[in-house]
Amino acid sequence: EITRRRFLGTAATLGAGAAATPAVASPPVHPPGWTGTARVEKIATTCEMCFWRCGVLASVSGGKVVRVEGNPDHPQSQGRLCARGNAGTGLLYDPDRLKTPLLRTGARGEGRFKPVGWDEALDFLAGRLVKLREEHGPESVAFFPHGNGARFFATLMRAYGTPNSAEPSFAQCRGPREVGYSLTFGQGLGSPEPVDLEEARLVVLIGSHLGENVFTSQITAFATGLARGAKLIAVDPRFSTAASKADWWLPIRPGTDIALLLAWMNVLIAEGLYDSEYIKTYAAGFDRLAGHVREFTPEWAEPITEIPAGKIRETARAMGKAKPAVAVHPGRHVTWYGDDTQRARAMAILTALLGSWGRKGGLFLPTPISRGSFDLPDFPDSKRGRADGAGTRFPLAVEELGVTNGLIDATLSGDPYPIKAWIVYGQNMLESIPQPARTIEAIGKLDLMVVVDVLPVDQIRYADLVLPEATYLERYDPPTIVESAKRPFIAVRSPACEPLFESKPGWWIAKELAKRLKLEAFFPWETPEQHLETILAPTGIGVRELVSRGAVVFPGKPYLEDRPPVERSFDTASGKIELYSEALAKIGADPLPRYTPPVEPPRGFLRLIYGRAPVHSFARTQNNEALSALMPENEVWLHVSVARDWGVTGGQRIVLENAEGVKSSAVRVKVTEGIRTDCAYLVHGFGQRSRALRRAFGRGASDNSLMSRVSVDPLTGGTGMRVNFVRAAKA
Ligand code: MGD
Ligand code: MGD
Repeated sequence: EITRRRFLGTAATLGAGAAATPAVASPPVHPPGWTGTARVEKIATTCEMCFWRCGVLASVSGGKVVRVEGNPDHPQSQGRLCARGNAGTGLLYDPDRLKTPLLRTGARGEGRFKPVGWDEALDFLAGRLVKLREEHGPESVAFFPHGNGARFFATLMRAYGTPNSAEPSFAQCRGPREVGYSLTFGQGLGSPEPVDLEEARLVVLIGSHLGENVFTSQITAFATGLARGAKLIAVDPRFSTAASKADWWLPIRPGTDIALLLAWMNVLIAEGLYDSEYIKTYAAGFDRLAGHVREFTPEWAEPITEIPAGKIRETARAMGKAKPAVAVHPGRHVTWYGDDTQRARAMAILTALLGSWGRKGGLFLPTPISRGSFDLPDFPDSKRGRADGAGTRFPLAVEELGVTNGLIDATLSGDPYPIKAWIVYGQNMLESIPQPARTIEAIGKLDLMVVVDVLPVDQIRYADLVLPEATYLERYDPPTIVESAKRPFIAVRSPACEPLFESKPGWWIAKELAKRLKLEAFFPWETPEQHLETILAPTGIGVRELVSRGAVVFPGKPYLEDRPPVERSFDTASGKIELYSEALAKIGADPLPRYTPPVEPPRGFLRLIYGRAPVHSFARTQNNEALSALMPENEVWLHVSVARDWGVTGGQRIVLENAEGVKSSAVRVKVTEGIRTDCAYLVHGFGQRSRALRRAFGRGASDNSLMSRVSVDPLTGGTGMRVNFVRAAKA
């Protein structure tokens, strides 16, 4: 059988051969699909080294994946992969991988297990789930998923009857942003966020450290925009990579961004620089906004933000001049200070004033793709509501992603009902949810803790049962359907090789459990190809076509002007962009954003801030051979004057201690002018505590371990994490 890719390869080879007679001896010509004497097949699939879902071609020879590279036919990554994507085989062949199901034999936390077969593991789990449902109700089981593969488990958990499911991508990441933009524009942003960086005349980054935060297509669009002459404003207390490319670096006092945003609005309105036509056509509440920001002048903001009023005015004018092609990046990890929904609202309102929503060079609009669905039995009604506080304690928390910390609170308190079991899939709870000591305390209350993972991360020490999933290169997952792209697309994840060891794909584990729980009717397909076929049905694209190409693209309507006037309304109560939010007023929250001062560091302490390094993802890649070679550990960034005061020098290892006395592992100091004097900076994901991760163990310091405090956003439950303070611990 010849796939389209191989056919094109053959045609190209034949064409090249016919066109030219080489003057020098040509290298040996291999038939397409062969390298030397080895037959190499290229399998198109989707990366999972982070959550951006780039297209991958995996070269497979003799059943082994010998290389991964970008799939040029993939609309998002267009043949490019970042360092992490290129290092995918390092995860597949990581000798420390989880290899068999494990049942705990020692005490929780000791990390002593016995390997068991899948039948024993799944019978054990199904038995416990049946018992929990009988004794405490299905809602006593909480699910903590993350990643594309989790969707089969999500179906299983809903079928089992629990409403309690929460991903860190909401309360530890982009939840407040989704809510802030939905309140304003009637829809959130989703992932990838639709920022038209390549067409922008001016890019505004509030945090959003693009360049260290690496999503391949986003970075490409950013670089393209800058190369085409876009100006850049980078607001960051640290001289980030983006700041180094910026026309204006505004080293803001941490936690004061809302003041800056209000002052920018003040200038845009006072000087008539906003897009008045756009606001008249599409927005409601302008007069109230104008009245609200009148007092928030740049001079008011200067002592708060420590940005000179002149710079605030100058940058506001630059925005006014470049509008509507101003890409105010909405941010992604936004759970900073607990006022994050209001900061997102302020960013959304600024975007509206510039007329940039739905406009070229601003934020573009998603285009829906139809997809097939399954004829499933009704999911059980969750009679006792959610335990994570969504909709009650946190009135604007969304149901689908849930509030991780809300479930941890409920596990500790038993309120509103007991949570007795956790099933953790693809989530690294001790590294991605602040206050890890509380998480461990909550685990202590459980009857059952199950972890489905690929690596022996620290949390497995606390598990009763560990299930080794096959990595993304060894399995099918539900297809990736991306509507928030200029040209929306569907992409496939299909296996490049057989699962190694005793690992199994998530779809298989979920389906086998469903059989044991008599929930098979929720999985009305035999193979993942059949599952894919149903989802693809309305698109007219066949499974074989998608599998051979990797991704299929559809036409998009990214800008308002591409749409007829009837399609230009907004899914808010008024049908308009809501500058003033009646929805917030109704629940007693500020209908217009207001600046609230952040908690200040105690004397002698610095604010702990954190971010990404281009070659690592979260806490999931530090054990990867190639990536660990590129960056084996993180460093703590200290300003030169702080280093002098603390009496430390660059390269020296120190232990950090937070205001509650929690200490980090030893971390090297980086002395730099590129950070404010009131902050210390760490790249997230290091300082891992699992000895079973032989490369990652003890390298650098964990930001999460130093997060003893959070400032919880009352609207969404998002955990503001930049409210922790550190100093050098005494030797
Ligand atoms: P931020 O928190 O906005 O995260 O990345 P972003 O969404 O960019 O940005 C961190 C920056 O905020 C740092 O430079 C820090 O100095 C600055 N900062 C700290 N405090 C303040 C403040 O008070 N105000 C302002 N204006 N700036 C401040 C996260 C994103 O990265 C996410 S959510 C994901 S899912 C991806 N993860 C990821 C990864 O793990 N690895 C790599 N290489 N890339 C990634 N990209 C994505
Ligand atoms: P990871 O560390 O990548 O982060 O939160 P997480 O998704 O929890 O953990 C992923 C886990 O899934 C790891 O244990 C990994 O081994 C496992 N895994 C990897 N691939 C697979 C797979 O194919 N199948 C299964 N079953 N498991 C797999 C990310 C979250 O963290 C996000 S999105 C953000 S933006 C926040 N960032 C952040 C931060 O910067 N600092 C701190 N302190 N906390 C943070 N929390 C948030």
